[in-house]
Amino acid sequence: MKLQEHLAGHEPELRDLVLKIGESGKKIHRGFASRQSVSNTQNVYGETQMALDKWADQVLIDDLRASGLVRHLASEEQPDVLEFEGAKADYGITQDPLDGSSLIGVNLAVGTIIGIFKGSVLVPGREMVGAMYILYGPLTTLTYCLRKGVHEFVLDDNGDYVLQKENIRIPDGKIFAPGALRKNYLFGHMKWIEALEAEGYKIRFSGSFVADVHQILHKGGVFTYPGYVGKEGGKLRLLFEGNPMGFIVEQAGGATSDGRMSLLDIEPDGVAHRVPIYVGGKKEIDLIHKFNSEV
Ligand code: AFP
Repeated sequence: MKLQEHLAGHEPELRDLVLKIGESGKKIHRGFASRQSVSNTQNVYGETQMALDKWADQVLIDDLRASGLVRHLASEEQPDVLEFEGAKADYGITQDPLDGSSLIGVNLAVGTIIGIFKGSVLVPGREMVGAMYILYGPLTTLTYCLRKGVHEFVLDDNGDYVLQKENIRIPDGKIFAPGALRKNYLFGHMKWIEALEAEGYKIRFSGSFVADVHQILHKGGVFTYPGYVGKEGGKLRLLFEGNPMGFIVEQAGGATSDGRMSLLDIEPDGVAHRVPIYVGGKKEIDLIHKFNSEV
């Protein structure tokens, strides 16, 4: 079944929005071979941007503006929320155009992460109407959730997204993807990591959040980029990384946390809001809450 058929039961504007983003994903997929150079400009977080980031960002901005479906757009690569005057619908989008972009040079999987809101994007993630990501790996896959299950499609040779897995549920698993340096772990987090290790959890951390969470969604376990000594507020972004991927994992039967509460209940203080991130199985998230409540 093709993506457009699968979306048939949804409100037409929402369906068109997902399809538009899927089309932008195809352009980005095709752009990798020709656009590998590195530029020396920095994004609003002071990180060096690759040309591909900026290009992918512009592809999405142009396509979403042209769609007439989006009024507010926040991008990881832009300092402010963009507003598109004259849009016929009122959707708000958050986008991380190429998460894991430092891995492009070594040909590892990277992805586009999208959050979909009705209206403002500066509200808790719980208010999202949907989220999706496109993963550019050996295959290009599109995973979407509009509050009716989590579904995965693969881009085929004809340029169609074809259903690969419907109603994905996160299984039990023993993988953990721990970001940050161990020497800087906070006390509760260290106890939690030691507990996972004692249970035989295996490390799988690639440096691409979207790829690492995708693996957890399929194999179980937990991803974390915690707060740590010197950066207690965490490194990853609530709007662009934590919320959309967290929404998908929660809808697939998993859980999210900043170490104490669901990511989806956090009130963002702006587009650049960073947060400690735990995303994965309920069991693992309950366990970090237990260790943190003892601190
Ligand atoms: P880039 O998009 O700049 O490559 O950052 C990727 C990321 O935000 C996230 O995808 C990774 O999990 C995390 O950073 C990796 O960070 P470290 O390099 O500190 O491990």
